[in-house]
Amino acid sequence: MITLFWCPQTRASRILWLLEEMNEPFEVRLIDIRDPESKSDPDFVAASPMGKVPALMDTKLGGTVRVADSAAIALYLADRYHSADLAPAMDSSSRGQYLYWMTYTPGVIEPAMMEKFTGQEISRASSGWGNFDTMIEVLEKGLQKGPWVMGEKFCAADVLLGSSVHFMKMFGILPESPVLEAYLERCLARPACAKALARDAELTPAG
Ligand SMILES: N[C@@H](CCC(=O)N[C@@H](CS)C(=O)NCC(=O)O)C(=O)O
Repeated sequence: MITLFWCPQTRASRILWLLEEMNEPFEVRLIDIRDPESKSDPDFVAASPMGKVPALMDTKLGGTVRVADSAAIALYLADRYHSADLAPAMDSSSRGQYLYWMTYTPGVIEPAMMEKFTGQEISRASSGWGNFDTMIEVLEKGLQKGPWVMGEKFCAADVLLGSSVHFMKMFGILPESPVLEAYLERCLARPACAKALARDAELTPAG
């Protein structure tokens, strides 16, 4: 069984979306990130070294696979369950571009978002993520042709990028960008994304 350690309204929602895009059964285990007792779930502790969601445990294919961090989980799932067709084949020439976009969220978008939130500007040349404006420009350029980041074919990177654009929109830091707005609309219109967001809302504990 594939078990997703999840908490509503967090980065774990993007893995819910990815799992909905795949044709594999999975279960969701609620980890309330504000509750130390909930976070002490031994399976969660074993899967998530930093005690963060999302994390994943997979006992489906023999042995137990434990993986944390949304990009690492997405890379794992898309490669391991290749029949879902969410990643280019290992020997495909588009693999390099795919890997670049798969790590763009944790490596570039999220640090740049933090820079924006805190108002701290670090030298563009020495920060691994450039800066917020460059991050947006590069993303827009990557999505200019579309409809997806790898062209005609939707892939796991679109889940990471689409959810990041969604977060930027929700946090009010998405600059005016017809390209990114249209991309977000396409992502939100996907049945799997809508299903994940609905499930996220439905499983959000009251209060
Ligand atoms: N780089 C990680 C970040 C995960 C992360 O920071 N998750 C937050 C929720 S969005 C969390 O679990 N916070 C609880 C804590 O750090 O105790 C990823 O993309 O999965």
